[in-house]
Amino acid sequence: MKKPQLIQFKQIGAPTLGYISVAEVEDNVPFEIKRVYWTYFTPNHVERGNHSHHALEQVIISVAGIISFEFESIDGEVFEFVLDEPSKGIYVPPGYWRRMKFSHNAVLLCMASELYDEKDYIRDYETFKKLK
Ligand code: T46
Repeated sequence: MKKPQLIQFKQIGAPTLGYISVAEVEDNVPFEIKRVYWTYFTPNHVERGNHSHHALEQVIISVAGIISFEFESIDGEVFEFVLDEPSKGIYVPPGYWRRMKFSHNAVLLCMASELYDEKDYIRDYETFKKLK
C-alpha cells in the first residue's frame, strides 16, 4: 500500500526576487490532475477532514499559513506532517483517514486525481476501520 509522503518542491528564485515552485504531472505529481480546489478562512479551533477516500489521490500544498495533518491507515499506522512553507507538499494515496488543523490565514490547495464524487468518501470512522 502506498504511504503519504512529503514532497519538497524546488524553490526557483532568490530572497531578493521572490520564488516560484512548480507542481507538474510526470515530475512531482504522480497522477493526471482532474480537479483543483482550495480551502481558506478555517478558524483555528476547527478540525477539517475526518474522512477517507476509496480511490482519490491528492497532492496538497499550504500556499499560505500553517496546516497540520494526521493520516491514519486502516491498520492504524499514523503519519503526521506540518505544511509551514509553500515549497512543501504532501502526496496522499487513497485509504487514509485524515484530520487537519489550520492557522486562520492558511490556504490549502489540493490537486486531485478524480472529479468530485461523494461516493468516493468514507465519512464514518467505524466504517473506515471495518474496511480492513
Ligand atoms: C480532502 C481535504 C483536504 C464539493 O462540492 N466539491 C468538491 O470538489 C469538494 C472537495 C467539496 N465539495 C463540498 C462537499 C462538502 O459539502 O464541499 C463541502 C466541504 O467538503 P469537506 O467537508 O469534504 O471538506 P474538507 O476540508 O474536510 O475536505 C476537503 C476534501 O473534501 C477532501 O477530499 O482530502 O479537503
